[in-house]
Amino acid sequence: MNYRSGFVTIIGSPNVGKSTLMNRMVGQKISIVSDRAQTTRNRITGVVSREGYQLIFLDTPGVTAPKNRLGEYMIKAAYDTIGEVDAVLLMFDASIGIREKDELLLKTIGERVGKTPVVAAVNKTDLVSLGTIDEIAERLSNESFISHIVPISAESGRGVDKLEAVLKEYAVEGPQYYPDDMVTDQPMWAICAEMIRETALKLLHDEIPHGIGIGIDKITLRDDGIHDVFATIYCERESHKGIVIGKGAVMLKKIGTNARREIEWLFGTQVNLQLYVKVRPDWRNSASALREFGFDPNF
Ligand SMILES: Nc1nc2c(ncn2[C@@H]2O[C@H](COP(=O)(O)OP(=O)(O)OP(=O)(O)O)[C@@H](O)[C@H]2O)c(=O)[nH]1
Ligand SMILES: [Mg+2]
Repeated sequence: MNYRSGFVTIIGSPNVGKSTLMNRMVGQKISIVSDRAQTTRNRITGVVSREGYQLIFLDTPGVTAPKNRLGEYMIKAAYDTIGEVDAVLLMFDASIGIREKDELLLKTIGERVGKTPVVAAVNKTDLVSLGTIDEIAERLSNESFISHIVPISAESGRGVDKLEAVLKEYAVEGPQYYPDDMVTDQPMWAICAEMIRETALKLLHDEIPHGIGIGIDKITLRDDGIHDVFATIYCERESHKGIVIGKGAVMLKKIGTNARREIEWLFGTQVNLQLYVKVRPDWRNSASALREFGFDPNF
């Protein structure tokens, strides 16, 4: 049989587990995960290579009502993928059920999807009873554009093989777009920025993280193979800057050490990470700041 490739976009409300699923499919952490909504900000590509076929997943930001320019960008980044793929994977959180925002998502997808097949994944089934899963599946079965409903747990892996088997059917004959050993097409600077942001999200336990943007100023490679990465954490307020740096710069050091380990592990090289902190008020509404941080504001 000829080689097959399938592009699949993962779309859903914030926090339903889209990035967790993509990481599990790929077998490596390439998209950052947190227990806070709106963790993913840009579309992230994850490549799954198997004998005879390749599935290319697009992890997208959770769709919800936008609060600023970054939020508008995030929604567009998610919905724009629909026209580029062989299948849409629509994801729901079984532990929460189908909320108003999920209903709105279903309506929007129904209007926009055209002939592209839609597979629904009901995630976090490890947290609920079979009855709850059945109820959600029944609601979803009312939507004629949904071809399959697959209960899964992205965290434990339950049902994920079945989901892959379903999605594989939508792959089409075509070239192998990425080499076997490539799991993402994100450039090194983008991965560095995301790993720093994930570390900050984990270590700072309040509202600040959403106001954080990471700018990579420079990456250089020394003769002995060590990468020097210079990055700036941008905050929206002076008070936030103080918290990110912490007493005696302890917090900033911790963010730096943990992020460096993640980056070193991912790239298999030694890294010297230099972190700076600056204030840039309201950067989430600034076109120039968004461009600097890797978002295309000209949408
Ligand atoms: N119990 C359980 N938790 C899960 C499962 N999948 C994801 N989670 C958790 O749900 C939270 C959100 O996961 P993410 O993968 O970041 O969700 P997301 O949909 O990518 O979120 P955004 O990028 O913000 O839209 C994290 O705390 C995950 O650990 C699952 O199958 N079971
Ligand atoms: Mg995500």
